[in-house]
Amino acid sequence: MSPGIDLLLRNVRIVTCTDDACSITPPAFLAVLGGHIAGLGPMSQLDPAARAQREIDAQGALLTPGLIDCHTHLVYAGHRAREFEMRLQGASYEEIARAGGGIVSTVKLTREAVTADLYAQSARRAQQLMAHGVTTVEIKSGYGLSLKDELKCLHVARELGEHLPLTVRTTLLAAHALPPEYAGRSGDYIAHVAGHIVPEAARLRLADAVDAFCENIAFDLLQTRQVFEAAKRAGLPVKLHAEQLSNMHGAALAAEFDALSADHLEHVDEAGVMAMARAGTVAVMLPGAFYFLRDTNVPPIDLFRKHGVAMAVATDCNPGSSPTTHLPLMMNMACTLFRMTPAEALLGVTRHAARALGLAETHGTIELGKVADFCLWDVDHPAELAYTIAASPLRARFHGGRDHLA
Ligand code: DI6
Ligand code: FE
Repeated sequence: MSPGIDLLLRNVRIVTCTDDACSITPPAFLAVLGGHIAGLGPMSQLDPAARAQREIDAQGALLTPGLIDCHTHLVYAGHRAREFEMRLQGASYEEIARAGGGIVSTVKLTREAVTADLYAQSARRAQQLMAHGVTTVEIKSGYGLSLKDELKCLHVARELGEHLPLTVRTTLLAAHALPPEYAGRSGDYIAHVAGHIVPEAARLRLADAVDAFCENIAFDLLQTRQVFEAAKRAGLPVKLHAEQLSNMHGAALAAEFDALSADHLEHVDEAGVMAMARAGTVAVMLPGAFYFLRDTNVPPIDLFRKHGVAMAVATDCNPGSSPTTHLPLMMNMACTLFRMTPAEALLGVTRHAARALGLAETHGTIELGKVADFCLWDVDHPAELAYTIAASPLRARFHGGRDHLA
């Protein structure tokens, strides 16, 4: 190892996340050059003369890939605590949405917010995610619902990635809810999304993927297909909010378009799961929304296992159904509420989350040549990350080989 090495970690116990058991290596070294993993192996194989610009003795701390939150709506203005109170008094999420509250009330505040304010509110949430070990985040638009305001939200998301030590992947979710000015004209709105918003977001390179909310309170299967066809024409991969509140057969449609992921899936059936397996579509589990909406339909974890569908876990960070920025807490909920194993939960925020973003080649595992995003944790065993309830055992977070102490 030469002095050309930027960073050398000694005495780390590495959970590479390359195997399904999330096993731990014996004490190891890890070297970084140019933001990528340039060497790793047992301490016994480290040249004693090895030197680097920056050297850290981790004293046996556990190292995992940087966490990846592959489903958030974190660019929005305001909050919905009043709606929370209404739900506590018996109103349902659907009732509030149908009465003009819900997503549309956040749209109003987001449209009114000037870019700098929207950026500041969103950056605070991004920093909270980072404080819990997140190095890559997916951010959806979907609280603008007009060409101008969707582009504004995507632009803020891109800016977060430029100013913070955080990798941001953006997803256009213009088909999130019907904006008030299109009341009673959902067909016209979808035509506008497919004909104008998708192509323009693609042309400006503001979106890395396209998503839709396929649900009885949002858009139907045919409308979702129109959005997906527009994405295909624009050369963008798709994702889908599928079968969250009812079985719309969105998962099968997503699979037909080789979607990166289908997300929520509380009501998916076996045919939908099998279609996802054939297409290699990742199932993104969002236990925060399940918990906050007091849902009782657990996604069919056994079917995902049976058919070999990779499961990711994400925060769904949004003001209406999952106001959280704590990804390790979502790992805990994935285990307690969905009966996933702690190893599945960890793969869900690393290797499988990378795949849900189309980043499997570069992110999500500790391997030679991959981007040097990783976390050092003050825990003995990776299962502790899922076992503790909202703890903060992060010692340090490395993004592109640069460390940020927790
Ligand atoms: N499903 C969700 O859980 C969020 N969006 C979606 O399509 C909820 C968004 C909100 O209520 O503001
Ligand atoms: Fe969502």
